[in-house]
Amino acid sequence: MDLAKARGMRPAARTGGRVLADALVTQGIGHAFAVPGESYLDVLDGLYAVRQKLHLTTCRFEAGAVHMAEACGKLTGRPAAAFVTRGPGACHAAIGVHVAFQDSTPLLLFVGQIPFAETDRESFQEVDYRRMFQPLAKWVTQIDDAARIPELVAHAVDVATTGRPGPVVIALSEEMQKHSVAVPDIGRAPVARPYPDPAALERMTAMLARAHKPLAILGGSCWSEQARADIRAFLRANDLPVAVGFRRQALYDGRLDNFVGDLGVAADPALVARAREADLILAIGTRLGEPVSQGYTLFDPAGATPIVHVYPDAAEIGRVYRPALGIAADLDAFAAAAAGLAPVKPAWGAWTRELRALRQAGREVPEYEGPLNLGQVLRELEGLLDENAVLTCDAGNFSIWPTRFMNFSDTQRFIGPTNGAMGYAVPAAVGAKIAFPDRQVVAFVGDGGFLMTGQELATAFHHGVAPIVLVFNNQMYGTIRMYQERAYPGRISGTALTNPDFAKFIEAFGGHGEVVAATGEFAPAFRRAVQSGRPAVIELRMNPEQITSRATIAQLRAGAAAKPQPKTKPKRAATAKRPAGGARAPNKPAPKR
Ligand SMILES: Cc1ncc(C[n+]2csc(CCOP(=O)(O)OP(=O)(O)O)c2C)c(N)n1
Ligand SMILES: [Mg+2]
Repeated sequence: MDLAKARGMRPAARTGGRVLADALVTQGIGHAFAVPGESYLDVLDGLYAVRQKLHLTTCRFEAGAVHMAEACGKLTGRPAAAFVTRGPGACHAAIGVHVAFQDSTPLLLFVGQIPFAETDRESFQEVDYRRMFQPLAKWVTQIDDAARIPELVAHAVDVATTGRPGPVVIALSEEMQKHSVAVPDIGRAPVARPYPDPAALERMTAMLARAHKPLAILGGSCWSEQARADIRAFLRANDLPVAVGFRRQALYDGRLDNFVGDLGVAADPALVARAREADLILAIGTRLGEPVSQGYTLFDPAGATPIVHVYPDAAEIGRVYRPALGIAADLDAFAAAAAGLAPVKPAWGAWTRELRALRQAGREVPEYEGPLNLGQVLRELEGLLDENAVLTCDAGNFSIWPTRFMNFSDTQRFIGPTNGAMGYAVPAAVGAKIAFPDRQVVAFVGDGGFLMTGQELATAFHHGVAPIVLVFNNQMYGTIRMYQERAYPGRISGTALTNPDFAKFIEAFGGHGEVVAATGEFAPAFRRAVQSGRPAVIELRMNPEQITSRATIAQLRAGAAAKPQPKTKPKRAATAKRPAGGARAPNKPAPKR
């Protein structure tokens, strides 16, 4: 095409559907995940033409398709495409757009649209996607003119990947997909990365030099291998204690002696208590949002805790917490610059060791009632996983077990939805395995989340990939039961579940099923699942009474009985005074799980 242009020739005419498929290939998009619809037949035909360059995965549910694409984006830093049909397809897909938005993941969602000529008649399945997705996506557009496909797709990729990455939704008017146009493809623009201001780096170094109890918090998305290595070199050279944000495990090697745990929704209370004493927060790549700030209580909104906030989008810096120093910079560029700084002679070695000791103590496995000790199981799993395994995590209380007891290496990946979307882990595992067929992929999911999207294992069979799914079965929507027992002890309403036989479920697909009811059964079951080479489900039969790794239902009830109910009207979270004793603001549920 470029050659034709150089010679002053007109490019060959192509249908809109084909131009779109070629535009994705030109932008380096390697994977598309779809549930088909008659609204984008011409695009499906275009994808057929480029099938050697762009792998199309046929999914069973639009939410699954978007989660798969989102997981690819998380793991590669480049967007994958999801394709869904208008109206109902788009509605199913919305959850994945919200995941990508809150997780800052690059993603392209294409929606087949009704014929442009029928707009605003409320014709069959008609939806205005600009209005529908406006609060969920970074950008929403509609292509009505096939000649503009290359321009709009190129811009969509730029929007999805630059600054704070995020999802872009692109509706495709039906007629334009059939129109024949002679337009050139548009390649990727080489854009220099925004480098951190050297004066700001000097100030950061000076602030570090004055600190006694600094705490680094790593988070955010799209960390390249190089950036991980660079930031690790900087954090190691300065012996800084390193926490990770919610679901950002494996951004930092958990085995290193300056990793101190996560500041997610189920953070170790001992770490949270000590983090309140930090005299300098170095927040790198993470938003200072609700989970990491422990419900907007961890940092002083008036700025008493100096914060250095490094983030790829200046608009996010100071959004809730005014930093002492904000650095708007590309994370790769910041990490490279930070690795090149002369280390400050750390005066906080004892503080770092103390926080690390808390992490180690939190990982000690207690005795639990019943034959299955999940803490022990997950410590064993740590030793059984491949060095480059990808772990996907659903939403629910079960997720406390792996994040509390397992350390992940920085060659492994741990991904989960920070918006708490149940039904994420299985499709994310399928997507991860399709993008990286040679890597071991293991999903963590509760019995509730598994039956939301577990049927996407059919997609794994169809495309010949074999993830392993660990189903934490406590026969309930355990997280909600936990909140229920705290607020309305003993009044179980809407949270109990009746489950199928999960091993038989996967066997019906042709996969490998295991039931683990005792600690000693786990390791052999996991090895058999790996050896089977087939998609596998391992059901972990939990003691339902052990509602979290730290509390039983009886303990929650006893706590609820002892606790006076707050009578005051909640104050605005960000300006609420931190309650005495380091507790959360009164309008926030306690994070302790
Ligand atoms: C899509 C979606 N629906 C509902 C919720 C609310 N919710 C959060 S956790 C949870 C229960 C999860 O149950 P399960 O998957 O069995 O995990 P458990 O908490 O029992 O470990 C529910 C219903 C949610 N976060 N996402
Ligand atoms: Mg459950």
